[in-house]
Amino acid sequence: MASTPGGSGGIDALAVEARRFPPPAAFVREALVRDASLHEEGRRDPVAYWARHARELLDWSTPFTRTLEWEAPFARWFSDGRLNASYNCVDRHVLAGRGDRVAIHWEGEPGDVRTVTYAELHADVQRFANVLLRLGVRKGDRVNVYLPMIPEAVVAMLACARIGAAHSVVFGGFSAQALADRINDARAKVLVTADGGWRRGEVFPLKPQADVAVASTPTIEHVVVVRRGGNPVEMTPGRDVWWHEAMADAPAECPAEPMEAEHLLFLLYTSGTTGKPKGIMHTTGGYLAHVATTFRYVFDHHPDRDVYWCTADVGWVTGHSYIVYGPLANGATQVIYEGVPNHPGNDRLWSLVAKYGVTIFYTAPTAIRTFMKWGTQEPAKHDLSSLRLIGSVGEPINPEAWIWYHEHIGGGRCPVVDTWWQTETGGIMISPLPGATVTKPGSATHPVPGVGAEVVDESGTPVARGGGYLTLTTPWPGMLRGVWGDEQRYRDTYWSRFPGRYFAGDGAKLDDDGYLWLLGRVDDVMNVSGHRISTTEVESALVSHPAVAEAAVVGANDATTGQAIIAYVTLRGGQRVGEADLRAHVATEIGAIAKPKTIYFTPDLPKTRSGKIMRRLLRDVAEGRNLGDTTTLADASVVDELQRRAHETPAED
Ligand code: 7RM
Repeated sequence: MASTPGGSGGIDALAVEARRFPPPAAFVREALVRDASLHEEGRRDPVAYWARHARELLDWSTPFTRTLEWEAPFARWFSDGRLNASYNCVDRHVLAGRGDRVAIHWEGEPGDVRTVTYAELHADVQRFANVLLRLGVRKGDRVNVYLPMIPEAVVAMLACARIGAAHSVVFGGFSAQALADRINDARAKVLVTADGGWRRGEVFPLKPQADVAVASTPTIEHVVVVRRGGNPVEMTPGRDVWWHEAMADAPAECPAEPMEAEHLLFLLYTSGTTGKPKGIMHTTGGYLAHVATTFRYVFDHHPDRDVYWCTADVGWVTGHSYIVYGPLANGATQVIYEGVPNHPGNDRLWSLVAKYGVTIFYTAPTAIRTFMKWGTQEPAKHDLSSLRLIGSVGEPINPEAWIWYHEHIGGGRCPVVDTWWQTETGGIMISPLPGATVTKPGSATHPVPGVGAEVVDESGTPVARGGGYLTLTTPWPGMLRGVWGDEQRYRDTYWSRFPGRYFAGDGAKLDDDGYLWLLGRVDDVMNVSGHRISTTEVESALVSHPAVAEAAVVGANDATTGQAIIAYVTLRGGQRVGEADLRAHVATEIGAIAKPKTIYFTPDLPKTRSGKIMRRLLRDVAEGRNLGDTTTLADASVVDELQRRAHETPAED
């Protein structure tokens, strides 16, 4: 059902997905939200909806009377209220008598374990807040965090929040240069790091990287070092301190200082595809209200019975919002795992689900497609019957990956929540509510209550159905407050393309039932003979072939059609299929116009370190260009191999 090209210039909507999954009756019986009432409340008055949840789900030392001040594109939420994020995530649970509840079941990659209760978290956060104060950190300062996935990462972030210093977490897999750039942009005073962490059965060094970075960061006065890897490190006297020594000397009590709701909580840098990384700013009250509310409803969280596990790293926004602030504000018990999913075997995650009785599991499509590659025998080795809800975030989830996840991880009984959001949105924006929404595999369904989203065409006019550009129409509490030190970039990037609307940079389509389908970044949209075709739809058509685990599609310059579709395909373990068969399969699934001109088979695809496919690089490869910056790639050798193959002439049918 290809639509006609041209017109108002949206994005053609090609794929049709007929499968429907209503919330299972057993799930609905105990669900927090079972009907449309919450969505209706949000639609009636989004500002009042957020005010109610900010009051009910958070503790304020000074209650707010003003909910929203909106001078587009600048929002202030709850501005005359005061609260402390660390108090809301820790103290109040202890004060309510829940200090013995486990906050974190932590497991290191080698298999060592730590159980951290809310009372212990409370003690550690206070001590580390005192360490920071003693090192000269004050309200309004920035602290950089460069750690493996260990409980100290959570402690460090909450200790910053406690004293009003903004944290800036840099993913532990980033280079010394990337760390130095982010420290310098933020002008951070203190860096918190570790000797090293465990990954793929080995210790990866962090402190030596931090030393290289700090040699070019004049603002850093002290470096705090957690002992984790046991690898040798050099400590610079007067500058560097061991975490355990500083903690042993620190006073046990540090009261949480009330902050203005609009006080800066953290900076988080996004690399984007071009230009220098942007320091995305998030503030205290609105952000916390947004992540606490969405965590509760999207994951249908029941604090006394759920064991939650999000596999993200704290270095990404998913770790900030749905490992640290959302779950802890809700008093959740969660699993944190340090290492890779295939150590010592491809079933490590499933062994952890069974061991800790995980009930809610949240991961990324890239991980799900990797599990598909590894085969169904891996989850089948373990009892996954504790799971009752499974979620996805980070990229469009192809319908076939959704179905695989539903069946082989969710046992056919768990609702799947496909959650769309961004570093910039702070929290989940588009997602099913699992007890109320009929899901369709591959669709993130509808905006969550209190959020407004519309698909618009090139001219900014909302489309009732079909493809276009995803925009957000009303301010929301978790929205970014700006780009650190660059107000113009904030206006230009998000608010200039469609006046009065936040432009997310993603394509989306609305189907006949009003469901939203994310189509990938608009920079990746292909133009083939005047048809605007989304990479996501062609990739999903490829992945719907039983032999295919993963696919990346790009448009490469073509003398005849403007752009030609080039596909890179990874097969499931033990499977084979020919190029001609796959092209025919795409034609049957979504139409002849979307048939790839060329298909390359590859064991891996180039991805960012957070698992998103880097189509820009594949376009460079397909068009024979020299590759630009590959430093944000998870594994740069993948593109070398693809480049080598691009010079061989592929078979065409
Ligand atoms: C949370 C996160 C944001 C970009 C976003 C999209 C893509 C994320 C989904 C998705 C389709 C989803 N933050 N994205 N979730 N696309 N369906 N459920 O990933 O800042 O790192 O990335 O990720 O393109 O704009 S992020």
